[in-house]
Amino acid sequence: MNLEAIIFDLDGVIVDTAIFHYQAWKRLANELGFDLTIHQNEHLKGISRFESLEIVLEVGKINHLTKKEKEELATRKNEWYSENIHKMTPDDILPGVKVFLEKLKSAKYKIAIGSSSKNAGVILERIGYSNYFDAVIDGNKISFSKPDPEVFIKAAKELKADPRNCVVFEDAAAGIEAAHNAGMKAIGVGSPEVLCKADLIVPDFRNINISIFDKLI
Ligand code: B16
Ligand code: MG
Repeated sequence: MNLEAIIFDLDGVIVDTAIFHYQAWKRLANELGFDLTIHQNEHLKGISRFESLEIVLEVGKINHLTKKEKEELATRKNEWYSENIHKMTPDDILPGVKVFLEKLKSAKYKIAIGSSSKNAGVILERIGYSNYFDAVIDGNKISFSKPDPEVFIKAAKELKADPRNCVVFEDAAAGIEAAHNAGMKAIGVGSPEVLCKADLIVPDFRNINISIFDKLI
């Protein structure tokens, strides 16, 4: 691999918005009369809002809602989630991320965001990264969410990079699969149990150097 570009998932990799998603889905589940565990929440990571809702409803064995009712629930969840992300500041960037991104930029690698979220623009603005990445592909620009490779293929295309020379950082099993489906290497950020299919796993971005990519070849 002749490394050209690095693509970062957003929720759970650059910032810890994964917890806000969980809190909002759990609140919705509780209002509907059931609970959503952390383990069940793992399946919601990296997939679209509507696909997530379908899984949540399945957990609660709720299967008689109309499309309109489902849309209302998804909107309600997003309003709670929005309240939290609008309070974010650059201090919410996860430890080690800023330094690592600066190292990549200094080494002239191209960097992109590849996220399933339709809220990615707001989050990037709140944390001061609106114009920082060479490309941002988010939930508004894709038709199929992870594990479909669309988001990463589009990011590589915008960066004018060969997918085989791209590395993805992901916190979700669906995202690792999406990177592999795109022909890219995937580094999991988080728990080895969830990310067992990743080419490499790191707990977070503290103490990470560019030399990490040597381990992928
Ligand atoms: P939204 P990522 C994903 O973002 C989240 O992991 C996933 O939990 C969420 O359902 C999805 O975005 C859609 O988010 O409701 O904001 O459009 O991890 O791909 O950056
Ligand atoms: Mg994520």
